[in-house]
Amino acid sequence: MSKKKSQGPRVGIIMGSAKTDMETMIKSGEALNRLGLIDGTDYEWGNKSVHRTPDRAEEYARTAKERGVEIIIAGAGGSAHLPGMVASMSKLPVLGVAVTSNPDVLNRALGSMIGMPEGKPLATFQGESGAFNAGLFAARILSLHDPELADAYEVYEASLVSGVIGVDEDLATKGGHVFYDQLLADKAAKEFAQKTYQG
Ligand code: RP5
Repeated sequence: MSKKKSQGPRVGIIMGSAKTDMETMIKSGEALNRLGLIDGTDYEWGNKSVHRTPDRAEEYARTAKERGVEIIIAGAGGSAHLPGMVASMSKLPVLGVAVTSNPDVLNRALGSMIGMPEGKPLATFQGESGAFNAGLFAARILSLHDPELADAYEVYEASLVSGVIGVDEDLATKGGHVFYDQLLADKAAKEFAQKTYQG
């Protein structure tokens, strides 16, 4: 959608271990998709283990800006050094996402991100909703100099309002029990579709 897409990806979404973190980090991509940004064109992905491939993680942090990336979203769980390391090395704004697998892991990951030392800012988000919000936050920053994206964001915000009003009207017209039954049926259909997709 963006006029600037010919410049290459403007958002980089990276993570310490895609095999572990992707279930959370895909939400950042979903948020960007929602605003009309295109996977692989407007934003890119990377698997950068700061523990196992520190040189590759460092190279990404140091070179992303010169390739045209404007914002990095970095997700990690457990011993979550990647977001802080990238925030320390890159000249770009970095949004860290603490990946949730269990409460202990989350707390460790979150602490490592919100506890960054003075002078090294790292915006911090948590879990799947946090990953989605990190995508929105990245779009917010880009929309400062991208009117088309700013418009798309307005449309998204309007959809949040109409969504809440729609549910409110459903509750009033159908009643709570019918609404709840429909909610459960929708959830079951979604889970079935996911299982079918995963084989
Ligand atoms: C972190 O360690 C990664 O971000 C991941 O969340 C966690 C576990 O990684 P793997 O066991 O998948 O290598 O660095």
